[in-house]
Amino acid sequence: VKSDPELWEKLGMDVARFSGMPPMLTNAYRNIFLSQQNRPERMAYFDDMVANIHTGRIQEIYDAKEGGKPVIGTFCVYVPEELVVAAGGICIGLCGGAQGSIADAEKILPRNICPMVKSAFGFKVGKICPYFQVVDLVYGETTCDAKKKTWELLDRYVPTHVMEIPQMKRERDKRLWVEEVKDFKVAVDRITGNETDFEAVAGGIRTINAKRAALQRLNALRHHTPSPISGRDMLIIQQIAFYDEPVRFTEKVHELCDELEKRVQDGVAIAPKETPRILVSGTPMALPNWKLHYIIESAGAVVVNEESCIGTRYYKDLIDEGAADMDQQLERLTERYMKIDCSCFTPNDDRIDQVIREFEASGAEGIIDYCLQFCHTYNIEAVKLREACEARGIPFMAIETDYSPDDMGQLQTRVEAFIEQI
Ligand code: BJ8
Repeated sequence: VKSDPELWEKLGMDVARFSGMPPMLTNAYRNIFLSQQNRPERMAYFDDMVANIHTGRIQEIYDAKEGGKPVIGTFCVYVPEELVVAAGGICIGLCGGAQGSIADAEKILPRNICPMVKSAFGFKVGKICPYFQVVDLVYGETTCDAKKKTWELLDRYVPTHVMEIPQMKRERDKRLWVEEVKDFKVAVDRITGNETDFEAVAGGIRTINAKRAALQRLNALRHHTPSPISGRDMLIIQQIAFYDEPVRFTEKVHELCDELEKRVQDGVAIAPKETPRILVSGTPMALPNWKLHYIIESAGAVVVNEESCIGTRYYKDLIDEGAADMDQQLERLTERYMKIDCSCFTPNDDRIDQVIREFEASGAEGIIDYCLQFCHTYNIEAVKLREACEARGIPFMAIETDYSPDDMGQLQTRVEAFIEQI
């Protein structure tokens, strides 16, 4: 990972401390990603994105911001990035997947809450994430309790707006949601001083639809047996989707897809045909959380699908592009967002059906449900998912963990035993 202390200084970071962090990322990346045999060549672009994570991409965003473009940080796939792109801005899914920032957060927040929330909050209070430093504002949401209450505190460090996401999907909830989307648009437009019009919003929708469609193509290709790409590589691409420039990213994903198509034709795979295939469902794995994929693939299996917000929930649905006016446009946008089946909703049985559909489409042979510690909604929903799997004879295992390496040995043993049984 490259370094740029001058840029970090400008962003008000704790440069001394931050300078010690990139090598950790480099070493982990080398062990987990670069050590794989027979990776697709087109992964080079994504490796490069990681190498430039704290320099090149930050510089691009910094320059855009200096040029008056809005830069918005988000923590949830319910916040519509289309409207940021429409305003000529940059939307970044902020990181919250590292153990290194948890201690900073625990000086303020209670310990017994989700590690993703703590990690993200710790990045900001410790001034050790350039993405957090570069944003104009953060747009949070009222999905889970840990997040919505943390936003009140986060607002002391960076302007934090909150989008109310209802917890049911009835007609009256949709009406509220559309109003929240309109407020978000106003907040973004306020930064530029211009109101984005119908054409601009249509452009934003097209750009992000194209990005999601590219990810759909990629995910369908990796479902091939044997898989042409590892689960780890798929995970990093899906994580990069949240901070790369969308048009360039889309292009690079298609280039990789072209290569994977060729690999499938030529019978080139990342692992032999008989390699056990695992679908991972559950809570998102924010950058740089690679723990479970690493354990599963080191145990001799391959991850063939992520039913997650850093996965299919992010791209399975597109927005209908045929709206006639702005009101209809924002309504159709909202309808697409309402299809995301986060466990924060009740009831949420669509998600159970979706996991089963993805299990069938991906040629998986078992499901590992991943739950971050203290995430009550996903943890409780795992009960229904287990029942659905039992009814169909699908091997199922639920894991609850955090970012610490302490339970690695125990998880390895459990995952190995699970893989042996499928
Ligand atoms: S749409 S999954 S990105 S809320 S932070 S709920 S893990 S306790 S992330 Fe999420 Fe939006 Fe839903 Fe997706 Fe649990 Fe942790 Fe809360 Fe979390």
